[in-house]
Amino acid sequence: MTDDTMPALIDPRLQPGSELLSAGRAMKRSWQLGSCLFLSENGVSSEAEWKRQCAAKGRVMQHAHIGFRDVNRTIEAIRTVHATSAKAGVTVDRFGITLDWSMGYPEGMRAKASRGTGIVLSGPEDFARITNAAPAAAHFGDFMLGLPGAVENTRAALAAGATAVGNLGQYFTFRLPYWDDDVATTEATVTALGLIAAQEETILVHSNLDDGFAGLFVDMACALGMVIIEKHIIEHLIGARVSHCYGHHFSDPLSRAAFHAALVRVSDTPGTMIFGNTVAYQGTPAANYASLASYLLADILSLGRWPAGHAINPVPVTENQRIPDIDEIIDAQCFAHRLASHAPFYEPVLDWPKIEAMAEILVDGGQRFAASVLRGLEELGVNTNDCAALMLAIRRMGPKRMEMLFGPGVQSSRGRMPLIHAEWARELNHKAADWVGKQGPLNARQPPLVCIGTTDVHEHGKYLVEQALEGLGANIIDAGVAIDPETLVAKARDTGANVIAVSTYNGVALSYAKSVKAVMAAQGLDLPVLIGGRLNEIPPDSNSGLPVDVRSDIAATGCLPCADLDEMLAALRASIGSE
Ligand code: B12
Repeated sequence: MTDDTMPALIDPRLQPGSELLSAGRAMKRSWQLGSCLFLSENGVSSEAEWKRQCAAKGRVMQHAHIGFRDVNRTIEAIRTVHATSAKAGVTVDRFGITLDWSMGYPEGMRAKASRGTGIVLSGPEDFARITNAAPAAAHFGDFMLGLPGAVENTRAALAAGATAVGNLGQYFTFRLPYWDDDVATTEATVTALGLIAAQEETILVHSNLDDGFAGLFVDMACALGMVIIEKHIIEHLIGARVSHCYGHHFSDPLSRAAFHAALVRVSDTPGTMIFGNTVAYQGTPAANYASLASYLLADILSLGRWPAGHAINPVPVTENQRIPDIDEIIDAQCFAHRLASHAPFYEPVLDWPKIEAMAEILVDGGQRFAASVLRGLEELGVNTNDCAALMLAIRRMGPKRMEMLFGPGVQSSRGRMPLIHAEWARELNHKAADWVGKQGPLNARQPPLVCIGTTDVHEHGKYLVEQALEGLGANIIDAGVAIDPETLVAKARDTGANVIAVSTYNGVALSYAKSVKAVMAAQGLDLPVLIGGRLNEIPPDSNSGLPVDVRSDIAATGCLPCADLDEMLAALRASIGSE
């Protein structure tokens, strides 16, 4: 296997996994699972125990996500959602909290880090305020494990009584601005996992597959293979339990149910939740209710047939417009509860053998993928029995290369044929092809050379724009995902690009646009900068803590904000002088 562009998969600076795990285990002397309202009022030792009890009774559990930035507002939201839903006969079993990405840094660096749209907790006391807001399980999923601040965050969450801590998926994909020390990230994550594994009670290591490589593989069988690989790392090598979550990118009920059926065949650890199919939310709240019903029905029916401990996640229908408010969260919970009472009547209507046949392909392909990844990495000299070395090698290899080298599909001149094409890729391919088909020729003196990158982990906007630009005849320079403005501008300069394109979703659109302009000015570079995605940001003096639209401010910097591909084409034509 020779590949000149392959990054170094082995790093001599990385401490052995066994030492990192021992260091984590030793922390147990000072950091043990604390109590909280959920554990004490329900008389359980962990959420895993609660999940097993509910699954045995056939009750569909419910997850609510709270996206506010302010701690007091978050606590108030948890209390109100829990109590108001209970009055309506609806049990909200768990609450997910969206930590801010600045929480991913080691504690000492957080105050100076740039902020996103999430919540900042300042220590175990703040975590305990969340876990004691209501007798429901607190789910600290994002920006905990998998980032350099993993140890501090995990200790605080455990002390506050949290028994589901994530997000392993993020370890493989997320990059914090100006942080490139993946060795330190791996060491922090493995140490935190050692502390988790040492607890007497079951602490679920949550992994949102869509946040990790599984959201980027073009073959769904590889996504299932990632479950098997993560189980090998967390359960076999580390001795903790990994709890999988999926769903953002699964819109088609058949593949959604089949993935669930496949998942239960390769894992008996209770899942955290089935995530809402948020990519389907593209319209008004009324239209989004149809998407909510569509994915929840598939989830409720799948959980009825294969009760795997996941909660369902009814995402409020305003989610694609802004961070949902309390009433909207309650409405979604009540909607889901009512749907759960209708769902069993659809059971006989479903074509279960078809679902099981797809699950069979996923399991078979996933097992082959996992086995070839482990075998292939070993052949490349990676010690696959060392959890830290294995994790770092996978992270560095990245999803595209991993799928190309080890995917179970047949190799062709255009890459590997997926066994089951991931929906996000299929949909975006069609969208781009449709759009390109309706455009006239670019008529530029020479094809533009566009250097494109993203500010954060969201890369589907970039994928779509790349396909559309290529369809128009443009050439693409891929500057990468979650890159700093300096890296993007340097790449554009070094490759002689004549357009820069930025895809951004994390609520940093204006600051990023300003930084790109400042770096370009410092280097005497003057290129058009197209910018699209979620063009919003929380103003520094905001008292609502909610992001606002910054399109006109972006335009004032001289960058070109684009709402969609049509606006992109207009901006491109204007800036490169085509008719
Ligand atoms: C899919 C998704 C994810 C996936 C991304 C998978 C991946 N690898 O790409 C995952 C699960 C990983 C994810 C993670 C997170 N997400 Co997210 N995610 C979404 C979601 C559902 C869809 C975004 C998307 O990919 N759309 C597909 C694209 C193709 O559609 P589009 O945006 O309409 O694209 C058009 C235009 O935007 C434009 N365009 C886009 N880019 C560009 C670039 C150029 C140059 C041009 C010209 C045009 C252009 O052209 C397209 C065609 O018209 C949105 C909600 C929603 N429904 O929009 C939230 C959303 C973007 N996510 C959000 C958040 C908060 C997060 C997290 C921080 C959550 C967390 N705490 O973990 C993390 C990010 C962590 C990080 N490090 O940054 C927020 C952003 C909040 C905000 N800014 O106000 C949103 C809006 C959800 C919400 N309402 O809270 N997410």
